[in-house]
Amino acid sequence: MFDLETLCGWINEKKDIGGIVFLTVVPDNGIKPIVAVCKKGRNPEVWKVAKKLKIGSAVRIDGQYAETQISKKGLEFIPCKIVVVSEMSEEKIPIDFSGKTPFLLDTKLDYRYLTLRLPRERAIFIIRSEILKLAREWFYKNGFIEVHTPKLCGAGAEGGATVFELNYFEKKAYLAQSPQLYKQMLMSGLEKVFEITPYFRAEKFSTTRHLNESWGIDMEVGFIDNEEDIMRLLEDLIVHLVEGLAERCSKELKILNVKLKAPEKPFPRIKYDEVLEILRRRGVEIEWGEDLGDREEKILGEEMTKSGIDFYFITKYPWKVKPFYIMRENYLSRSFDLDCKGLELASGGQREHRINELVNNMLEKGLNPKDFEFYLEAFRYAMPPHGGYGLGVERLMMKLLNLENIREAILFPRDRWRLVP
Ligand code: AMO
Repeated sequence: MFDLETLCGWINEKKDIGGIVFLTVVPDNGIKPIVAVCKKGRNPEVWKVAKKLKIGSAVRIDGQYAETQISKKGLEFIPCKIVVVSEMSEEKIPIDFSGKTPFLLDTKLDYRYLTLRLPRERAIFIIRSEILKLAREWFYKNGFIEVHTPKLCGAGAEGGATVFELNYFEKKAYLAQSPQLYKQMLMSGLEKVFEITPYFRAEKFSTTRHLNESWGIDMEVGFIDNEEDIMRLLEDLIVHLVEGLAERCSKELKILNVKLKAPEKPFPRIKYDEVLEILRRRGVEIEWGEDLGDREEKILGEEMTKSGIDFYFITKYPWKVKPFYIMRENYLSRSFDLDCKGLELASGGQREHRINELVNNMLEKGLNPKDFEFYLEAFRYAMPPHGGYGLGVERLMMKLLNLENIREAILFPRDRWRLVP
């Protein structure tokens, strides 16, 4: 007796050369194609089914892997039974399952479920799943607990103008722009928390690096000395993610033509003033106190790449460009951004935990402390010094996997023009 394997998947390619039909299937949740070799001489029943099969149909195949593997397309498989579980009924299929004909990004996003039948697209989402698994592992190993904060909020999350407003019975509500206020409030009761969460932002951008619904890996830690404590934790997580992916996702990375090498710790810390100096040397002047935009980030990224550095922190930002909750040090702030090859992946810092200072910060940013009473209340009961960060999942994937458009990193992107599928 010999053991039979059962594979489930869709027919991506079919080559009929008379007495032999070759079927290419990417089975289960894997990425390695198998080539089912259906020979008339060996099994006329299987051959007959294979001959009639339509590309795209869902099948269950029983059989065995061939003892000698010749095909370069995938693992050769000798079927003894093929069951058509669901037949492809559409005559016109919007994508080429062989992967030979490229498709537009819009086609990919409209038919995401179909493109997931292709190894390359599948690899991206297997890696996404592994990133979140690795992140959870890192947080648990380091004594964090996972929390979930509300996504329906009564106040515009960080006081910014980029929130989605909706009707909540007789009141207005807002979709959470980030877990910021809630993760900070938790610092009055817990020491280390993390959340993997969607962010909703009503920005009208139409760029390759913005989404209106994106996912963040957020954390907050109490009893810290300064923002350096947070940067150390973030760089440690990044190294863990890169090392973990290189180890666990080698097949997926190979398909995407990506070689990952863990960055060295500590990542360089570049002060905002130094960034202005680097920009000046490249002929770009920005006024002290202005935020760094896309162009500035890209130029800095190019300079860092020249020195062989992918990940770097930008520190000592002017307080003026940072939100009210960030701790102020005269005209500077205890904040940082983590950039990679010219793109901001995360931002964070030490927060203002002293209520009087916090209220002053709000007033200075033109916010009304009354709107944030529920948040300020948590600062009245011995709130410890604390800090944290928010790391963008899709942006991290863009940089790790060399994806040109952020929409490639999320299954069903939400942007200015896309609300379905
Ligand atoms: P920030 O607004 O910088 O900080 O967001 C944190 C990170 O989230 C990602 N991100 C986005 N990705 C895609 N599309 C968007 N529209 C988008 N907006 C943000 C970025 C960014 O670096 N509360 C703070 C974090 C903190 O201090 O803990 C915050 O939200 O990668």
